[in-house]
Amino acid sequence: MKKHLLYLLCPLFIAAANAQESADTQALRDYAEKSGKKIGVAVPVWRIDVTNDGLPETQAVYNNFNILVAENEMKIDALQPNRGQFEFYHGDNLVNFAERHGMTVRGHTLCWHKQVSGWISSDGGQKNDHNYSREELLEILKDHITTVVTHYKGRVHEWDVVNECLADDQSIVRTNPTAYALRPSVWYTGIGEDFIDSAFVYAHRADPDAKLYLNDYGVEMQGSAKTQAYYNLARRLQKSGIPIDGVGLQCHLTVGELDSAKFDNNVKRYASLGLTCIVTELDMSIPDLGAADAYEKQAAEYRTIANVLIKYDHCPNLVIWGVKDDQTWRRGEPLLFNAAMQAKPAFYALYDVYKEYAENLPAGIESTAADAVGELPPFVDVYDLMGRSVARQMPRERIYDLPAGLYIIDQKKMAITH
Ligand code: 9MR
Repeated sequence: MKKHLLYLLCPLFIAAANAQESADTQALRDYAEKSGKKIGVAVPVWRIDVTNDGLPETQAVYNNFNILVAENEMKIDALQPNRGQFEFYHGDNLVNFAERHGMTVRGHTLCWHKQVSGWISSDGGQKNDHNYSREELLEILKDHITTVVTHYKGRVHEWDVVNECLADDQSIVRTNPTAYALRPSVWYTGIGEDFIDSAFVYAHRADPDAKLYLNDYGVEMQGSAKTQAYYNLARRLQKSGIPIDGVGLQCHLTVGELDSAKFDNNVKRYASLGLTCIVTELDMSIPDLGAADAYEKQAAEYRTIANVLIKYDHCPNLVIWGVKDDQTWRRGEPLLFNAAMQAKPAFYALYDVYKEYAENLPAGIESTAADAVGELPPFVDVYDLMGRSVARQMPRERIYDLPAGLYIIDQKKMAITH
């Protein structure tokens, strides 16, 4: 506790807090690695220069974290501002930075209803107001995903393939407990529901080793309709043979909102689907910054989240959505470092969780970052568009090598294209 106060009160300790504690030479990422986990951060590359390893911000990033995410620079509008013109400069700088410092990279995001280039959708991704046909939009999606994932093959280790595709209103699950509703977007409106299936297949074909994720917000706590809808969608994709590896729970939370039992119950059940479940965008706003224990309460909720994830092999990653409190999309000082780059109690809460776990690993157990082991049946049925069976009992891994054309797979008869 004393060490925490020291870091908070004395700016001279900024550099030390960035890296590690003077009394303890292990950094946050060291303890995470020893625990078999990864701890990540999203970096706003337009504000933090990742070509400069000497900044307090970049030092804090590579000293403490072992996963890196571009907060904005790998979204469609950044990567393909004009049709066929790809801009990899900022994304490449971020990947180079990560490689210099032994970090893995999460790519965010290949398909979203926001930050979509104007040539695809004039309002940033919601309307199909250039009136593209289904085939044209599939071609645009395929070309974007294939080009980007191929460019970063072997260097970006996992992708948020489809981001925030669920509608906020999921009252449909009250009458149909296995249903889900999708939000309107250029992709959904123009292509149909199987834009999701196709996006995963395109990404998998471009880099079969990359881990592929759905990602969404408001899906963290068991009991909410949207949480159930997210599970339903993930289950449908997985059972349809779509190459999905896991789900991301964004966790944009406010202090007081977290229910540890509901969070735990929700996280836990993805294991039975053979999916990983990771936290992808954690930030924890403080509603009343004037309260005496504001930062301690915030720290307690960070701690709770880490304590849940650390228990489960199918929960390998925890990613924080930003580096410092004055460079975030949210109010309420939601991050681990303050504007002066001093580590906050929330930082030490995470530090303590990983340290304690790493130091108490059962003897003889080697820690490894976990990969989910899917319980998939080995064969699937394949149909053509007319519903005719074109292959009975095809090995599941061959689905993605099918010749160009439109196929329907599995009992659910969802389309995967091209
Ligand atoms: O943090 C991002 C912010 O800088 C952008 O202005 C914003 C634009 O939509 O996107 C923010 O990141 C979002 C992420 O990509 C998806 N989940 C919600 C995040 C916060 O809005």
